[in-house]
Amino acid sequence: MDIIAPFWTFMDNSQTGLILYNQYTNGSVLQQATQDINSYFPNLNFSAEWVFVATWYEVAYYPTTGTKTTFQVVLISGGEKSFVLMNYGSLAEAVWNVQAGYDTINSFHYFTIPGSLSSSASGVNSTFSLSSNINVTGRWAFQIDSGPDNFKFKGHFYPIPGLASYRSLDGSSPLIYLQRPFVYFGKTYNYIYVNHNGHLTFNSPFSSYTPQRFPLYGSRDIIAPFWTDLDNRQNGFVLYNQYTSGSVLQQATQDINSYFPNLNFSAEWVFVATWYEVAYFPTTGTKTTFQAVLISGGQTSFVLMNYGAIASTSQNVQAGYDTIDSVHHLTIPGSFSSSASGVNSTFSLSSNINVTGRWAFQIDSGPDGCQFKNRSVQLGDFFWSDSNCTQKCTCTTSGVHCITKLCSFPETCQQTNFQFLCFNGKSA
Ligand SMILES: [Ca+2]
Repeated sequence: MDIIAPFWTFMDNSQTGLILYNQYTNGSVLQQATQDINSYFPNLNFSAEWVFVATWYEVAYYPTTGTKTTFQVVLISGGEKSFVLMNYGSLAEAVWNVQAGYDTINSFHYFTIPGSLSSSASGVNSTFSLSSNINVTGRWAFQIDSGPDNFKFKGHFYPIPGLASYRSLDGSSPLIYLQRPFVYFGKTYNYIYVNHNGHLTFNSPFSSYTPQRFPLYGSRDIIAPFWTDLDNRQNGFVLYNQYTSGSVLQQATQDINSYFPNLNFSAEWVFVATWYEVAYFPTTGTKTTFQAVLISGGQTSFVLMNYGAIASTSQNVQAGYDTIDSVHHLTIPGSFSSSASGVNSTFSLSSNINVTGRWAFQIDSGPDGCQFKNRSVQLGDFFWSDSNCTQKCTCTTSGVHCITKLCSFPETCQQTNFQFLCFNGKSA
């Protein structure tokens, strides 16, 4: 619901008070509105064309007949711009909670005036009456034609608007049916889940907020642009959309042919999931934005991971993808390090395809790997085959090759999900 609520509470004008409204298209009210808006929002060169005023004048609370509360909402429009002023007069001590501000469908944009749902909402010390966001005591002013950035972002982001997932600490989108099948390392998937903690999964939603190092040698296909503990309950949006025609497909075709030449690729389907200004848990208010773009051309498929502003966190982050048994996996450099987040995030500042903040991977199939003790190993992967880390083995195009090599000081030999690895300091 779109709602503008200067003072949402249980009121009753059946005995006392008046609820009045009027609109204006010329005269001194428009001049006043033009002057006010240009004063509060400079550099807009605003000219008011229409003003609507609604006043709750000395209205009583239910059931305390005789109390008197006065406030006003003023809608102001000019050109493509619109504003709301909320003016507060004398606010009797309320017996019910009061919410002041505005909300929109799916809460894409909303604002709560400080003091709402607290004892300082009403009475002689009401923060609504005594404070302001524009230095006019008792008045609050908001531009309400479009939201911050209108979901526009840096050039390397694909369109952000889409369906918004619910607000929840560790939730997931509902099951999303894909309008085209998506091939992920040889498996064909027809649906997907956008998980709030920064990953996509196919078979079932996945709520894990504790990132684990890839390769997991686990039982899950997962695409994780930014696996960490995120929280969209207070701020931020988890949005998703899919496309089978139009400019987004043209963009995807052009991008993929530029990053992976000689494929003569043509995009048939694009799926965009965006974590837009989402907070970390528990640091509500932090804002982190990133995006995963799945692109299919039938049997070929790709993922783009786009990174915007990444708030600083001391939490671990895993970025990349993994497959069942980790036959194929990838970790973006910086994962599980302090350079994953913050203004110097390597995700945002680097690239594997020379587009700052973007990472692109072909994910329909990978090169054949190796077999070691009946398990698959990705080409290029290495491990130690013994618990003392004396034999270092590497999967090459001609199979697994092992040489005698010890861990370097001060590394220690540790068991992993697959064989052993030398770790510097603490392991996963
Ligand atoms: Ca979370």
